[in-house]
Amino acid sequence: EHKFWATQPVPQPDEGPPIEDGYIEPSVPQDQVRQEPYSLPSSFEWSTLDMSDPNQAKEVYDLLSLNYVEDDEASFRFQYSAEFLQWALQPPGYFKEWHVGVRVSSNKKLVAFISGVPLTLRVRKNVFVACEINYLCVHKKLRSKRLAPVLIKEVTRRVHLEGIFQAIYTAGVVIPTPVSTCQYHHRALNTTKLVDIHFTSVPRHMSLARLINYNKVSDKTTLPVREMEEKDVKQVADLFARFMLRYDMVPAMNFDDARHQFLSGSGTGKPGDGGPGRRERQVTWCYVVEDPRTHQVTDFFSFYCLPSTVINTPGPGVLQAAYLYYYASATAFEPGAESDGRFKKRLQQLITDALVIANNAKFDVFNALTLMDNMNFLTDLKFGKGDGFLNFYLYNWRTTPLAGMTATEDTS
Ligand code: YNC
Ligand code: MG
Repeated sequence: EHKFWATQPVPQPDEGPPIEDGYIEPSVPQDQVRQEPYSLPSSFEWSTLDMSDPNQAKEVYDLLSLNYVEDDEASFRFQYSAEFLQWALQPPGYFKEWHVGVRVSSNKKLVAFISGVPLTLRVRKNVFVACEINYLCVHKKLRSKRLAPVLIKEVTRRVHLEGIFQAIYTAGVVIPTPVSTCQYHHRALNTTKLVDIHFTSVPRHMSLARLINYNKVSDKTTLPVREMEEKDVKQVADLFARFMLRYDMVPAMNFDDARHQFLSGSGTGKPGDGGPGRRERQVTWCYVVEDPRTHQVTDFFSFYCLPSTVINTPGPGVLQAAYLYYYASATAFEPGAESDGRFKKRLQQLITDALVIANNAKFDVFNALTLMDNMNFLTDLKFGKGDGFLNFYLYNWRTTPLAGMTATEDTS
């Protein structure tokens, strides 16, 4: 029933859980990788996008803003900014050739796209270089013509040419075979707007006024948080690496990776770059807690800005959404902090402060998935379950299902 996915090195529906983690098909030397691009239907041509060129980044933005992922009711569509795409697609060591477009030969209009970026991944005990695939998009007028498999095969070929044979990707759709499935949760900030654009509805037993009051957040942070700066990168990278040992599938980041992920998307990188328009300009928002005595960074959290277009509802045309990204707390390393609730309490304080900052910056909603340690705060901090799910996939790597990317249960 999956004509394409049945041909790919991914775990197939009929097979049971693997006995051992490992690749599905072996890597091959560069000269055994197909050298010619896959053929496209006539009147289309391949085009590598240069994301450092604002005009080409804008072309990808234009394609995605009209044709990328929508919710099931087609009420909202992701609207990644051109700046976001430039940041996401140009991490340290990126390959320009992995930013693959399809154009109409006659007028050069961009009608399809797929991208990859390199990352170092740890899946349980194995650490390997892989490719993260994202932003697969085919113009609405060209759907269901089996163009997606051609895009996937072509990016795979280009990844193989760099000697990389594993990949990670996420999708709302279920295909062979998820390693983990997470659910979106939403914390309402601008309740009135969310009701107006039909993102939220007022529960039967409540008035709008009561719902607004229920969702109120303080305008002051509870912990001494400040924006991350250049001088924090080393400590944030170290804290992140140590904290992520809690989980079974994580990116490994060196200093440059951490700098890119947590600092480079923050516009000027200068703290206090506030004022109007900041939310529109800034891709990632990263905050640290520094111990005033030791000057150690003890905690950090980050979120990114990803608006959605409001489809078919008159009024404000854009939903301003913040998405929780990575966080870490040294509280997790203190003996007994898990069992006596200290870790949970600290995490709740950190995310409460993330909500305060996002609210002050005029985000409408704050989103998070059921991964990492998020189950420790989602309910208490008034996140509601969303309709959306996100499936995680590995290409050419077998492993037993992962527990929603949650902390591994200690069975010792
Ligand atoms: C999807 N999202 O099952 P079968 S997520 C993977 N991811 O194949 P056609 C998908 N495969 O079932 P359309 C997929 N969606 O027959 C569909 N498929 O085996 C499979 N939407 O192709 C599908 N972006 O061209 C089927 O379908 C085959 O015209 C059908 O195009 C699909 O970025 C799509 O949701 C998604 O733009 C492009 O619907 C189109 O419908 C669209 O006839 C809106 O395709 C935007 C959207 C997807 C976001 C994402 C991750 C993509 C991962 C791709 C897989 C990467 C594998 C690893 C490669 C590197 C390996 C190395 C080393
Ligand atoms: Mg198609």
